Amino acid sequence: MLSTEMAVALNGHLNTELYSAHLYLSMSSYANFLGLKGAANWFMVQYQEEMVHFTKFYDYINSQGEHVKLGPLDAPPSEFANLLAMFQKTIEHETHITKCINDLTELAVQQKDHATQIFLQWFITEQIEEEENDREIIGKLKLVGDNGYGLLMIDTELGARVFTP
Ligand code: OFO
Repeated sequence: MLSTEMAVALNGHLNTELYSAHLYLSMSSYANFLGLKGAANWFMVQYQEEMVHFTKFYDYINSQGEHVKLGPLDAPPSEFANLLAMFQKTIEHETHITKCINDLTELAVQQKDHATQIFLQWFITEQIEEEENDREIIGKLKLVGDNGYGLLMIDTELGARVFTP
């Protein structure tokens, strides 16, 4: 059973995961608009992953005898300067998510809520991977700069990403 404070915090984060999904769906569409089909695929897979994260919170809250409270979501940005700006926005957002997960974990520790601590472990590991992937892509994009051939190579690489639930 969750404390009221923990239930509110988990519900808040569930809504943040849904915002993440919308952010990457928006980026996928914009990448497609720019003609970057590979990047559009990468962000669509990211959207699908965020929906998995959202569903994990949804299932956990329900399994603890609580119910989900969906809130209003801000609209994500719908235009970006270029692909590098999209990935810079991505890592900035993921760094924020990592902090949110750390704060939730801290609360669970304070409350001696071991079940929630175990639930959050998966997300702690996931955030390491998310940030690492983003940093790698940003590094490559900075290397190629405005070189069209380099950008197409990276776009092809991003097109190979597959959703694995
Ligand atoms: Fe759900 O990890 Fe990204 O936001």
